[in-house]
Amino acid sequence: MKILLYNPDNGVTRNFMPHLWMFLLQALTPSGHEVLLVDGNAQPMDEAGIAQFVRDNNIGLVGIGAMTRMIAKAYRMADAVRATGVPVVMGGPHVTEMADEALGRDGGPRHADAVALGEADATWPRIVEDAARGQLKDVYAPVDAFGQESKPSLKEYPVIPWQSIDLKQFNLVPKAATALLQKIGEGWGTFRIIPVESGRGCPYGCEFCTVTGFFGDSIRFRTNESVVNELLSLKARARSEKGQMAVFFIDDNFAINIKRTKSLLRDIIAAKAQVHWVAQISANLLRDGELVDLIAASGGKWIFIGMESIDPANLKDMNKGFNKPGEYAAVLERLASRNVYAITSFIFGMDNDTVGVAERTLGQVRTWPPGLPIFGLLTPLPATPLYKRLEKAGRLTRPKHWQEFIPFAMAHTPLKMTIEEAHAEVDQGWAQAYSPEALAAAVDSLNDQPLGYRVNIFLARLCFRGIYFPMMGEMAWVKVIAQNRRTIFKLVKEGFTAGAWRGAPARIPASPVPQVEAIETIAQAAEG
Ligand code: B12
Ligand code: SF4
Repeated sequence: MKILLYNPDNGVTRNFMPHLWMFLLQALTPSGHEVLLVDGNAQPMDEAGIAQFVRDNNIGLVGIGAMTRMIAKAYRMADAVRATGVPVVMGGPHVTEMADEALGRDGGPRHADAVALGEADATWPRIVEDAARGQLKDVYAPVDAFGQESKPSLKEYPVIPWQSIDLKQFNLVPKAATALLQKIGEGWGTFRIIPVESGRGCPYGCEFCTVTGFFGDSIRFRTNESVVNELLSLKARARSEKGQMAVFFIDDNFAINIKRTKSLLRDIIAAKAQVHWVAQISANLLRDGELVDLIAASGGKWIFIGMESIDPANLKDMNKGFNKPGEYAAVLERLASRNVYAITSFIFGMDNDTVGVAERTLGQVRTWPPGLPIFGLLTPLPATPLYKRLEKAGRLTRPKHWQEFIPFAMAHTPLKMTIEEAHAEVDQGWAQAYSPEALAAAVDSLNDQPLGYRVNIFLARLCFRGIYFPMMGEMAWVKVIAQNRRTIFKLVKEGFTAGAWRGAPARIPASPVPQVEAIETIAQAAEG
């Protein structure tokens, strides 16, 4: 049987990275079946397009996964597939919480023939075999022989065959430039950001988050060996096609068990499996200087930090009191001193937010090392404690907001400002943080660093701008480039200066920064 795994786009922004679930389910598919992958972010498709694809490729089963904000599109695509007579199975966080909606048991139309609840590592092979026999069940739940919910331990993790997977659709280098760039130096003919997980689960239970409910509060880890081997295989793939590969460790909190994270990073260094990587780590765990040393030495470049708010009262309300705004600056300086920078994520529209929250937040951001601030609105996702609290208080203005996805629009009334004021705060956050002046200031703040760092922050800011400002078409890019011409001209001019690209010491030598060799010695000693 031929199977299509499809992930919809949200119609507004493009993900820079493919979704792990597709590669994982592909690797877990029983032999004898062929799996094709289409990520709507890389290969945009509409309803007619997917129906045509299914017919042209003689597909026998379609699997669709989606987050809440993509679910309306996912349902439309599922309807189009089912109209061709091919069954659809849906999975992922949204349908796990809203299975009745997907199956048409809540009075609405049916969109899926079957729903896979929760983590589908163990149920997927069963789903495929049932579909091949034409005996799909409505619901597949991950339970053990006693009917108890069971979660994969991750100790036996499937090998994802990165060497042979067709990754063409996920190349971030524009097609026109690929041939030329493949000839330059180490090669930039391809550049991909690949999702890798090293563990699942988070015990923190922040009020707005789906993760603790979905993956559970006990954390499960892959073995270091299995992660290291995956990195080595990705490196080999990049080398073989004269390209570049970076990894996004998608764990919700990559350093949730610091001892284990340090041991993994030491093993990565010892095996020379370093790649440039990004990971999500909460600020409280970045107090540990040795951890930050190992992050830098193992290839860590960007750390995503869910700061959420600079107001401790908001953080307490969200059950995220472990975030201490007073230490944000020190954490970011600690990272920057090793040339690691942060993606700092903020949520506006929390109960203690008032008009001016954007400017207050930006005021802090401007005093920190340059990074990538991002701004969103508090969103009640189904089944989260936040959703339940707001529903009980009668504060939901669009209780089924996902049925009509509107980007950056609130679905409930904040307490101390209006919905419109909250929207204006997010607009202001993005407009100020990504203005040509802010980009120039971020680049200038790294004037004591080699050119590569300044180019890096500039390109990253340009790309991150695309999360909020529509940057889908060529004209949008031309406009942005014109607005930032002074900074671009300055960087290009410097590029022609001898030595501009050469390395320099880390930015703020807050503590001695160990070299890779030194870390390797530590790792070997630890092994011994
Ligand atoms: C990486 C990631 C991203 C990436 C993009 C996704 C990508 N390319 O991988 C980035 C950083 C861009 C991102 C952005 C956002 N994300 Co995000 N993201 C994640 C994260 C951390 C990991 C996803 C992952 O790969 N997990 C590991 C895989 C193995 O798990 P999985 O995807 O759930 O798949 C398993 C099962 O669900 C199931 N399954 C999934 N799909 C399917 C399909 C079928 C057919 C079957 C049978 C089974 C199945 O099987 C898999 C194996 O068990 C998750 C949290 C998490 N731990 O999952 C949040 C998460 C998915 N994100 C979330 C959110 C809210 C967002 C944003 C809206 C944040 C924001 N405010 O801007 C944006 C939206 C992006 C967009 N496109 O519009 C929420 C979604 C909740 C929800 N109900 O929708 C999550 C759960 C985190 C949270 N805080 O609650 N995200
Ligand atoms: S720390 Fe992150 S993953 Fe864990 S519950 Fe809070 S927001 Fe969710």
